Amino acid sequence: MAFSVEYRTSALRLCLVLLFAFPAPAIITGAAVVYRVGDSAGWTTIGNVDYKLWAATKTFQVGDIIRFEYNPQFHKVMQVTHRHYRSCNTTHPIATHTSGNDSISIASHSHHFFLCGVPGHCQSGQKVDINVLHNNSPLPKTPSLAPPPLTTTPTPSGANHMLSGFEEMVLRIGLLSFAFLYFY
Ligand SMILES: [Cu+2]
Repeated sequence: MAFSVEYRTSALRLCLVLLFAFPAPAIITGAAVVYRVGDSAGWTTIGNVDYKLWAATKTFQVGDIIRFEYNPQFHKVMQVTHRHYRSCNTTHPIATHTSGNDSISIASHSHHFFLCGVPGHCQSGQKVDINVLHNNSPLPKTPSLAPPPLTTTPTPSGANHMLSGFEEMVLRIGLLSFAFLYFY
């Protein structure tokens, strides 16, 4: 019947629009998020950025990227132990980053402590504790609780991003199949 065919065609069209109109990160949980430390201020001693407050407004998850942006002439990034974080001890860093645009992937739960290795900067507050909780629910990133992350744009490199792309494809194929089964 003509009506039936027309109905099916428009229903299918609607499904296709719904599937491809929405950005993938909004519907896929577990996609890596990039957090710029200090937001627009970046990694600095200027303006007394409250990095503790900054971190408190985020819900970090394993696979997320922590990005430090700063002038490498004036700052650097050191990952340190909790003890050295508390005392601003820069003598035994776990890792040191000096590019001025350092993206660090969070590979595990628990705390990740970072401070600026330039003398005096940590003491004046340039330090941040990235706490990745064990009991993160899959959907903690509600817009009302936290400002949107700087970017969710995946880069070609990195297993997490490739996995997300694959998951996205699988999800879309699954939804498309469901739509077909439902309308036919
Ligand atoms: Cu500094």
